[in-house]
Amino acid sequence: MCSTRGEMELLAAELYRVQALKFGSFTLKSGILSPVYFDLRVIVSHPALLNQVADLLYQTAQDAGVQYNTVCGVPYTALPLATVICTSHLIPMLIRRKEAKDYGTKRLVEGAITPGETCLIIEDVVTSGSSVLETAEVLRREGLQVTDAIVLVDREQGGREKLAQSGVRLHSICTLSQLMDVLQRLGKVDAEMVENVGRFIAENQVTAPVQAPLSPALSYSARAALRDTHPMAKRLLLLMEKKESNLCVSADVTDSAELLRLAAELGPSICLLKTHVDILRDFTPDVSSQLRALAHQHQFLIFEDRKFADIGNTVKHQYEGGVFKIASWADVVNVHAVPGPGVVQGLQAVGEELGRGCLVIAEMSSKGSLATGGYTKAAVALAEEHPTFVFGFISGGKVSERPQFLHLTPGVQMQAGGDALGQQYQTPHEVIANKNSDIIIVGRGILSSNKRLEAAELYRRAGWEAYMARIGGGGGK
Ligand code: 5BU
Repeated sequence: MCSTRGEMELLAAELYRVQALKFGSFTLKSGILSPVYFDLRVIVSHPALLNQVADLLYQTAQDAGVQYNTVCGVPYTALPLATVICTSHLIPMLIRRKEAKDYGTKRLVEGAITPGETCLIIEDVVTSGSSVLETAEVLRREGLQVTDAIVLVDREQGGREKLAQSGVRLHSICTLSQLMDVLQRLGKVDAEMVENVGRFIAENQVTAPVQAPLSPALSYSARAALRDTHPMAKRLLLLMEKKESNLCVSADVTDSAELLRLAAELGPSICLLKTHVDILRDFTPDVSSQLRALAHQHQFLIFEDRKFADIGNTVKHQYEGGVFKIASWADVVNVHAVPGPGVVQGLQAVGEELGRGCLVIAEMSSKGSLATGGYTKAAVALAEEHPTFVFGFISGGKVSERPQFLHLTPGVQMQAGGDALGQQYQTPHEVIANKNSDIIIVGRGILSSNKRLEAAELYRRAGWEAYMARIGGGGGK
């Protein structure tokens, strides 16, 4: 908060002079029309004002008695503010990346992180609180505590309350109404404008949950076209769109001839064939060559559900060598997050140059699974840190808002329920339309039918219709 009236007037006058706040009719990020607009990016051109705002932010944290070890600005406008605070007061700073870079360390947060320490967030303007919350979530995933955020202007549209719900206290130098009062006193705005803004604040309170999907439901092909979509995800998304299929068949058979028959028969209906090659009693390298030929002929990808879970050096051998030589024929493999980054890096050392892709197991369909809560979050972070190899997740529904990532869900049957050994089933509609996953993985729902092709088509249509319902399109094929 500004400690004196004079300080507040000086700040308001300067913000007005450099056009960091403007009056008129502006469309905000949320789509609503606002009579006032803040553009704090301009303050980098006004170093005295930059210093003044940074100093006020620091003082606000001091006055509120906030305890913290590091400071992070919400990208990008608050970055110079955080920098000035940190250099002036010798506080270590952290920088949050908006996207993990695709070379070098691939970190989402730069700077020295000590899990358990508290990081203070700095922001220029808060409306709904969603930008602060996004940054808080990224920092929390790194093991940091986020308890407080300091902001120059609180637009008083409900952001403070939303942040409080997520455990972040918001402290502001000033509110929009305070700023309007001062500007009126200074003769910069008239009473009508003050009233207009007051009405706008009252009528535009944030009511939607902050964690509502950040992006509208994008189509598979739109996601394939995104700049950072992994080539394997691109291939899969495009052939899903082309074949109108988000069905992965889990070919859990023990006889190689039967596996090949299944691939030939169901190939046209599926986008992905999932194998457990170690359950085949008669595997030979010829089986994998024939499988690849069928994949090429019917345009599906092959996913070996190997669930690697050892140290990097061991999984490298398991992936590349042994009897199965998985890397030589499987487009996609999956990995448990439990060993930490080394397991992904070991696989990546083999798979990346072959153009393969990997899925991180963020959740499991089995009853009593331990892959929940903090574990799932850590699995998501692991994927985000390896975007040149990992292109998605095995999970019960969407676990990441990054549209470049694909979500594949096992444990799917037409009727919800389970088996005698802890498997739990959800329906295609639940998985794709309600939980926003992308691909249904179906094993016994199809394999136990004596008309497997008909059963597969039933699942293909159900999965596709659920996808259409999600993106707001028409019916299926
Ligand atoms: P089902 O017959 O549809 O229950 O087969 C499911 C398949 O998916 C089976 O091959 C499992 O090994 C695989 N699976 C799973 O069911 N749940 C999981 O969490 C993971 C894989 Br990971």
